[in-house]
Amino acid sequence: MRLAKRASHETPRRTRRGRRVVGAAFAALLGAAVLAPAAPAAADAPLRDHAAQQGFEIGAAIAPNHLQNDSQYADLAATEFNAATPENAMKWSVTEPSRNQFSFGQADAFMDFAQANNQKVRGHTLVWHSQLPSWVENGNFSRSELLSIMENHIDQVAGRYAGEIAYWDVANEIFLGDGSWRDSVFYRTLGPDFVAEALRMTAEADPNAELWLNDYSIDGINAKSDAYYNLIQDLIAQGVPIDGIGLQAHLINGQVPSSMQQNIQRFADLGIKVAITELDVRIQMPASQSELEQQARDYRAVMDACMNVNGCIGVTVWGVSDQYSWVPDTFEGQGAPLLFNENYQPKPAYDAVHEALGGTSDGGGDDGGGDDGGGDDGGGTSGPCAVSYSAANEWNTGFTGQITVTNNGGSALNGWELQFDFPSGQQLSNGWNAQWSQSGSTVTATNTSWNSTLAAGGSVSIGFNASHSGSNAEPESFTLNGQSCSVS
Ligand code: 9MR
Repeated sequence: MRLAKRASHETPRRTRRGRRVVGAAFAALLGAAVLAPAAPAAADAPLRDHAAQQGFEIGAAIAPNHLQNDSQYADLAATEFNAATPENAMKWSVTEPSRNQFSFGQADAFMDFAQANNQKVRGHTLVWHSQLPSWVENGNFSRSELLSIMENHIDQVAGRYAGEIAYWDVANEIFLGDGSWRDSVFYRTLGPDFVAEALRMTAEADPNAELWLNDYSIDGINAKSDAYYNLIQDLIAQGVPIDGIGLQAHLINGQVPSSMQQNIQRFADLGIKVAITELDVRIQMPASQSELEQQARDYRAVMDACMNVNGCIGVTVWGVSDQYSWVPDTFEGQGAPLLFNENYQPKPAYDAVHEALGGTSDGGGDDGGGDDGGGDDGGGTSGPCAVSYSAANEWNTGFTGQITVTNNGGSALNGWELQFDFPSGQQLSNGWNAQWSQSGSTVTATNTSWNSTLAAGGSVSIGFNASHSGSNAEPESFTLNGQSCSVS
């Protein structure tokens, strides 16, 4: 929803510079990428086909240098995704490294690829404290000078691709974790108004682009996402154009915030769009099979949280294959955060996304290392969890149940839910060490606030009292967070 547009502007906007459509040398590569068959064999059709059927966008951050050097990368980028974000190619340090000296080689290469492959483009990003050339970052500008620098930059970059970009991440990462404003040359010189100014300037430079804000650690409800919620309400009230909020979702394995869907919903309820813009789920290396399965559940949870809300338009993963990800360079010892492994094979996370989009998978998502078997257990247990169940203190019409749940996965669970069915009409009366409920024959035990973390390899003991009417058969199967557990 476009709420308002700047009616007029002090300086007339420069006419957009003409762009070549596709350069001859690059066309051959583009053709190869367009014509290549979908690489993964695990699924019935590429992600983008299923997404298109749902009117949903499944995107990837794309780097033009890899497109040129790595045909497997280019094939996957083309065949699997119907949306694309330039990972670095449109950032300030790349597009305007020196004042008023613009350089669009990488950005044009990215746009050519996206257009040749019919991908919706998210421009990333116009005003950001990071990847700023030092002439901006360390400049000592007056208010009017910095406004004109910003305006020129936005005019040149957003203006160049006007009509070709669906969404612009206009301002990126403007708040700190506690919801306060992040220090930057923009904030220091212009105060909080720099955001409204940037939104208005982008609306002027490309009236067709949607105008978005974007940040990390605002996936769930917290002080930082509250700050965005308040800011967006203020912008709307002031008639500043704002169309969407991007939740980056750079996640740690097993730690999808439980309030993600609720958070997405509250932004959608403001009348703006929401997207997951930079999804990746990092794992402590080497990644075990059970960690890759946890990662698949995390990807599925994020897909579901977005797809369950009307205003959530798409999910973009922050890279194509584990071969090239920012994660290992930034978080020592961590990696494997994406849908395809470093050999370009689909991982369990790929299958999870594919299924979330309505596709069927053969369960063949590779584990990425070929060393299944080594990871979890070895003692006759299998699967991500183990349960031991016993009925104690049985009397004519009642008993006490004791259950120990062990997390066999390779990473901690932050929040857990155990479910099982009573097979012979037993009825729960009360329980401890969990929040207990029963619906029909199905019993659910959810963590309490004080035992919500179940460490990798850790156990939790919970118990209940229940009634029965003569027969007290034991439950046959248990699930933990939707995954089947082995029973002892
Ligand atoms: O993935 C990008 C990496 O190649 C760059 O070196 C890095 C520089 O800051 O930016 C990475 O992308 C970031 C994105 O632009 C904004 N959100 C966080 C992303 C990961 O750092």
